[in-house]
Amino acid sequence: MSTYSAIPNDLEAFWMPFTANQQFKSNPRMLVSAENMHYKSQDGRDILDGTAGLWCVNAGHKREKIVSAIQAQVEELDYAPAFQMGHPKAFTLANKLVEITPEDMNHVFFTNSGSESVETALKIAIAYQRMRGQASRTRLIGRERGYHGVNFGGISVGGIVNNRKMFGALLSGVDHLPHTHLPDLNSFSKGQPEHGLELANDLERIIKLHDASTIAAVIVEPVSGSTGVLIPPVGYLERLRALCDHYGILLIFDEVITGFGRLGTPFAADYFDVVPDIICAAKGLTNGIIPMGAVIVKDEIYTEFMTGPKDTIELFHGYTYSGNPVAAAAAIATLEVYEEDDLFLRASEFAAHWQEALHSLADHPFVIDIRNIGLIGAIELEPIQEHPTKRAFSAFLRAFERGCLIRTTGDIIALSPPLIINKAQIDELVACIGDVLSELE
Ligand code: PXG
Repeated sequence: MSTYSAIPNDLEAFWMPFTANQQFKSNPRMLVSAENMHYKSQDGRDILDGTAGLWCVNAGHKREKIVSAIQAQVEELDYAPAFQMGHPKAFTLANKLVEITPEDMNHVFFTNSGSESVETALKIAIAYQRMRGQASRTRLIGRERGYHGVNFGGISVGGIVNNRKMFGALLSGVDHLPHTHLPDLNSFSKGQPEHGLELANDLERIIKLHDASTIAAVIVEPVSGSTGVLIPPVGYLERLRALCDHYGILLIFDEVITGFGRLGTPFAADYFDVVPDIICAAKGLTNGIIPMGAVIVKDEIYTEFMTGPKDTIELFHGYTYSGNPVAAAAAIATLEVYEEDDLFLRASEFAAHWQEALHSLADHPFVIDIRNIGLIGAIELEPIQEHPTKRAFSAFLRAFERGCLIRTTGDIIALSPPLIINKAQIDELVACIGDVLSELE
């Protein structure tokens, strides 16, 4: 008797993440296969992927080269210990990755997720300050509405109340910048909003409160994704960089969603021409196929750790699966696909069409804002009084019925299709959303 069925008859055992389990299990939505721009639903329908899975399948689904690389790797070397031992693919991958990272960012620590990349980056930042004789610099500054994964460091620097309120006191010594969402001034902005640069100056207020000598790092998403696509105002990231430089504070960019071509450049650091000290990456690194994350650091950070005795472990940190061979093989093949198909250019080539298509929805019912950058878009809906999130969630369900996968967060529809999307598919996605919006109550 087969132990596998695509139609599980009991959905209770699996406690699903970030899901209304009871609601889902009373009306499940199952995806059973995928290829290129489409999923196949359990009832045999093609579903256009408007979200690249969860912001990760940048090269589209079931890419032959990546699938083969994984198959070949499991045949050759399935697992190798990650500590005090090496295997070639992890080194090959690190070398390949630093070819596309900003200049002077040539060292990579491997993790297994975005959340782990964030924890790793925060730990490296504090340890680095200590290594360079600044041991009092332990504070971490995040931002309201920031999402940095779900582990304790990440939710502490993050700024999402639902992700924080259930979990106790969190990390101490954390402060937050204000978020940059200014709907009264910036709604319906195309690309970077004009207003809000001055919000970066709040870092100076925070520095005055705590003193620079207590602050290790500032962490921000260059473009916030999961809290509904918050795009940095013109000049904002530059100002953060200047303040961090001035006060000896490390700047960490959480590029878990913006990395690997989402904005039409390898990283958002390239797009905005603002180079952080540390980049957190994950998702698109393996095209979402195998869990893997990476923390990329500036040369001076790595070098600071490499000055001690030669037989001493420099950083007491790492995971059983750091640089896992199968994940490394998947990531190498993924980077090759990005290169061969010029996928890092794709978002900039399509950005204008994407922008016009999205903003064509401006007059639809309940739309209170539309914003976009690269191949990211958001359509913000007016919430139903006393039932926030319901209207957008209803849009999500209706879109799925109509054959499109979209994401909603709060009352915001967030879009981030695979970078292989073509113009006709952009139009199809937007038409689907337009139809859904017209039906909403
Ligand atoms: N940082 C950022 C900026 C992220 O967007 C993480 C860290 C955590 O990554 P892991 O791999 O630990 O999940 C993320 C993840 C959504 C959505 O719908 C976004 C994420 C995850 C799930 C859903 O916007 N981002």
